[in-house]
Amino acid sequence: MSQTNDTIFGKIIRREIPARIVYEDEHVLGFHDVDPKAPVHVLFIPKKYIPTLNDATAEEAELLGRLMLAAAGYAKAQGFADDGYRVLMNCNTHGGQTVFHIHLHLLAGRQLQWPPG
Ligand code: DGP
Repeated sequence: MSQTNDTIFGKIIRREIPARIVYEDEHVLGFHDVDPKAPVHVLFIPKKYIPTLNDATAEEAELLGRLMLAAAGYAKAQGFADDGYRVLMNCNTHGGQTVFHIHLHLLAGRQLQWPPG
């Protein structure tokens, strides 16, 4: 993806708008969701612009794994990994995606319902 990332998350990556950042490395940024659906709701995003999971290629396989490992590492560091948590990624309309820069939701802090609806 070479086009400019004009999404709200692109602006967060570039520090054009504020976010409550909890994790950062060379490839990944983690920050609190502005509209939390659970006591813990953090989003992990790649710094590389990928609009939807449909746009990811094999070249990005490691990067996608990094999102998962960043979420698990955060859960362990925050002490709720043993109680448990959920990670999920929405894709396009039926998945409920509203921001078109892929993001892994990390939800925790209460018993989560399944199926999510
Ligand atoms: P999704 O529906 O999967 O595309 O999730 C997008 C999430 O992004 C949603 O839970 C709300 C969150 N969100 C939207 N705008 C902002 C923002 O400006 N800052 C932060 N921190 N989160 C945002």
